[in-house]
Amino acid sequence: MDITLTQTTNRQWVGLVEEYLQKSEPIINVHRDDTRKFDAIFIGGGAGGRFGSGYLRAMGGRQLIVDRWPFLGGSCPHQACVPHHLFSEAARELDLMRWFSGKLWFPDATNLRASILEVVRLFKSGRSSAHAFMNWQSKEQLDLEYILNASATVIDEHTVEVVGERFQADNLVLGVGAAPLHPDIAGIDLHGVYDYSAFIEELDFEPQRCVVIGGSKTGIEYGSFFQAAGCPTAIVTRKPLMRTSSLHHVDEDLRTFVVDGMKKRGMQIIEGHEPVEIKGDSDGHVRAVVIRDMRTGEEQTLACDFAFIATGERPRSEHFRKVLGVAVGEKGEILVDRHMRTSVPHVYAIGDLIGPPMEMFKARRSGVTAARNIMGEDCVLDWTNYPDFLHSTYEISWVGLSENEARERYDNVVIIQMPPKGVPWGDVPLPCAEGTMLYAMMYPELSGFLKAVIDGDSRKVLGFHHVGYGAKDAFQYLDHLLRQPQGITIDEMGSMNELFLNPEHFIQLCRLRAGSPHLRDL
Ligand code: FAD
Ligand code: COM
Repeated sequence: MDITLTQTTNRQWVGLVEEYLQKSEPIINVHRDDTRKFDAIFIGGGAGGRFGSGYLRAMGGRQLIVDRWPFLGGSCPHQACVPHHLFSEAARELDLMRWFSGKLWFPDATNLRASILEVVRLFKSGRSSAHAFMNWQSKEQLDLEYILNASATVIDEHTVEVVGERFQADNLVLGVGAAPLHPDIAGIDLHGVYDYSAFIEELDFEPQRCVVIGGSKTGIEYGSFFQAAGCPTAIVTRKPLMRTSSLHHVDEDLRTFVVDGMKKRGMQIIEGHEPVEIKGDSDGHVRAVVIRDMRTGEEQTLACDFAFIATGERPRSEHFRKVLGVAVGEKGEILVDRHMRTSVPHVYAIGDLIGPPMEMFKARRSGVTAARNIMGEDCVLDWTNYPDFLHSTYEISWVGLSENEARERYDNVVIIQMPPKGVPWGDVPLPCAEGTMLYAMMYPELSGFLKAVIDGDSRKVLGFHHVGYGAKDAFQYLDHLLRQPQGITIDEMGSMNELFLNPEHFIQLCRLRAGSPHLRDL
């Protein structure tokens, strides 16, 4: 279908995306009457390809996106961030219902069982509206050219083939993302074993007992949802939870609050163990996961009917390595410099394809960085420091140094913390704000945690850490303030205007200490 000259509404796009998800015909939006050569062809129209394309077009360049799915936006709206946030919101709601079961206006939740299958189906029935918006915005508002529902085959560094037609460009931008990585163990193909992608596309029964294999963010997030839904869940992880290599700057007190919180909610957390085998019954359905203690070698069997694989992802670099000869790292990531240039001239790579952190900010910003360089700017991206977050039943956000990291680098570290150090969590219903007010009144130990790490000599803040709800947004701006060349001091924090009860209490707590020439913990 060629839609280049057709104005398609969001509503029409919903129907089209759903129709084209079932068939292989391409959706073509290419300005055939434009005689200019493409400045870049973006292979993959996920967050990286779409934002790179948008920026390049805004700068006056000509681009083409090719994506094998019938929509733009990639894995985020289809299988990743958007369902993740739906599941985490469900987990938070369900958690509240369990704690307040039979109290106030809450119904008795003793036997509460939420259907995981129903929430997955809810997501699948709603996700096309996000897809539709991506297609509509990209065409009608951003003036992007694209071919969807068609795989791109690279011929050389200037040529791409799509459904038998060859397109030429000055540059290629590779942004095909990453695929879930599976442990090489027996039973991985049994019915009842799902990764984040198959979980959305293929779940066809109601899980009763779950083993999450892998302690990744997805493992913590989805595992917390399964447990909150009433499906008893164990997480098996080689490294301590939240101490995997993909997470940096995790503060130990914050980690303790989160992991203890997961245990309090009944989750089984088995660290220092690796999976050995997934066992099935005679119908080929999962019945147990066998795991091994990495220290003693001792094995144990965890009964379950649902195994969720959360052992990370691998960049989809193989085709480009073979055809273009781009240099690739040990974990399959395409190696790029800070301009997003690969080892092959005129070929850029972006997003999850270039390895961790596999996060939206990096996908989008690396796409934009490639675009700006292609359009003649000298533009670099450094993602060594960035704000981070994940969900348990809480929203957990952090940026900058953890307390331990700060103590290794600075002599005079000052901590502002809530609940304060040495005070049992249950003794103080703080911090509390959006989403934790009810907990503060009835279960003070559940109302959250916060910490600011400060260099007492320069008075600069080194890190912020928060568990609660509603503060994630602030961390984007706190990250910016921390990364300014001059940083931000406790005094400047104290002179901000808080919107009390602010989800994180950093401003007023900093103000309480800012008057003192010699900073002390709070
Ligand atoms: P993708 O979005 O994966 O896009 C790649 C595109 O390439 C796809 O559209 C695919 O169809 C296309 N493609 C592949 N092969 C071809 C081919 N041969 N020809 C044409 N097209 C092709 N990050 C956050 O910041 N916040 C979150 O809350 C968050 N939640 C997540 C939850 C989960 C469960 C997961 C797995 C990830 C999550 N992420 C989150 C990470 C985030 O989703 C990724 O970092 C981001 O989507 C990567 O964007 P990308 O453009 O690199 O790749
Ligand atoms: C968001 C997808 S779900 S994109 O980053 O706007 O393309």
